[in-house]
Amino acid sequence: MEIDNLSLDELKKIDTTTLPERERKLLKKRKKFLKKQNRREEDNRVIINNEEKRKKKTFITYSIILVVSLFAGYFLYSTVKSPTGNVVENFELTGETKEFTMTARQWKFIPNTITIDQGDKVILNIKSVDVTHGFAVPQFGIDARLIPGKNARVEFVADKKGSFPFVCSVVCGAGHSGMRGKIVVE
Ligand SMILES: [Cu+2]
Repeated sequence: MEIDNLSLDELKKIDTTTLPERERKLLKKRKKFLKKQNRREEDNRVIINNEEKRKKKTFITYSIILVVSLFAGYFLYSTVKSPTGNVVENFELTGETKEFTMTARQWKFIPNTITIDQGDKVILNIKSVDVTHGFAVPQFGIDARLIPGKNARVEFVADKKGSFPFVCSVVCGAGHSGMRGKIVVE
């Protein structure tokens, strides 16, 4: 009997009781071999299946990352490049003008804190009572020279919120570097 051409199912149908001992052993061996082969094929199918699933997952992950990156990039781009090109922050004018009188002397500004609201128009009348000083607020692009006895008028719009330091910008003596204050925009 040619058992090598038979499938496992066909081999199982053979009545082994009538077979001689030698053929029965061969048949058993063949069945064992085929079972093993089937198991191996099954394992390979699972591996291939898992590999495909992994590839699919990777593809989806990369797609999501790409889409998110594009959105994030566009968002950043639109924030940086606002319509007019140089608007620092969105703000609305309050319609209020707040005016302050300030004195500069060695080595302080009085008052040394100015508190206003975002969107206010601000006017500072600053007068030095001794030597020449300066009044600089880098974050608002302000640098005024304070000539003794003369009123220096500084105007700006508080377009951004935060605490912005101001300093004396003219070397005025030993305590010059400590001559500072801040503008608080709420
Ligand atoms: Cu100074």
